[in-house]
Order: sequence, then C-alpha cells, then structure tokens
Amino acid sequence: MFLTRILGAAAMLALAALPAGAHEFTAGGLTIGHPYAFETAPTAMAGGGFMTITNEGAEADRLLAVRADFPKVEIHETVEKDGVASMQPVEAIDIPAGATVELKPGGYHVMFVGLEGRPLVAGTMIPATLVFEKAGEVAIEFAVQKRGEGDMGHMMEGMSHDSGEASE
Ligand SMILES: [Cu+2]
Repeated sequence: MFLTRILGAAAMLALAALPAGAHEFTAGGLTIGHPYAFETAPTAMAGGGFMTITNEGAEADRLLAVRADFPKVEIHETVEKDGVASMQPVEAIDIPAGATVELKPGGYHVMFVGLEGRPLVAGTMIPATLVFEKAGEVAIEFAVQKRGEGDMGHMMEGMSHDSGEASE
C-alpha cells in the first residue's frame, strides 16, 4: 500500500517532468529535439530557448542564427568566471558530425530579447527559424513550459538579480 503510494507519486512526478508534447524536427542529417522555453514574468526583458541538436550526417554543421518574432534573437553562452555566471553572445554553435549538442540553462541557449509587455506564456508555441551553415533554414517551434520547483530554468533568472547574500 505504502509502496504503491510512493510509486504512484513517482509516476506522477515523472509525468509532471515530461515535457508536454515532446516534439522534434528534422532537416537532412539534423534532428532538433524538443525545442522549449520557460514562461517569463510580465516584467522580464528576455527569455531563454533550449533544445538538442543531433547531427547524424557525415559533415559538421553550425547553427549560425535563430529568427523569431522578437526585437532581437541571439545565441548565448553562459560562462562562469570566479563563481559568477554571465551570458555572452556567440557567433555560432558548432554541431560536429555524430554529435548531439544540448542547448540548456547554464550553457548554450537562444535568447529572445525585448519581451517587454509580451511575456512568454506556458502552453503557447514560439515559431522560429534555425539557420544552419549547411542544412540551411529549418522551421521549428519552441514549446513554452511552466517553471517547476528545482528546475534549472531558475539559473537564468538568478543571473539577472541580486540575491543580496554571498553564498560561500
Ligand atoms: Cu542569454
């Protein structure tokens, strides 16, 4: 009985953690796995977009740009220096042949900039175009997800405001 309840709770947690409607897109040898973004606060200026890019082709490719209906869309990398995480734009992301590159909170990500008054809303999709050096333009959609307790998306928010206390 007790065990059943624990298993049941675990199953529900697993369900909750499952991305709603996991989806993927393919172009040539590239597979774009579950592009997603987290919902943002009404006052947020920017939001992050994440996905996996798997290259099963024979040649390396590069993600050069991402286009979407925002004032600016950039490709960012999160770097940690002296214990302080910050984000910086990168020219491109290399996708070596045979490799899977993950865009995720705390690493490479797409940055939707200029959200002012147009927050990302959970349950909606963000149409976007990925521009690859070899595969060309690939139309995808980012699924906007709710933030959950303990998910890594909080790292992105943590970067933009002072915690007030050093955590050493
Ligand atoms: Cu960023």
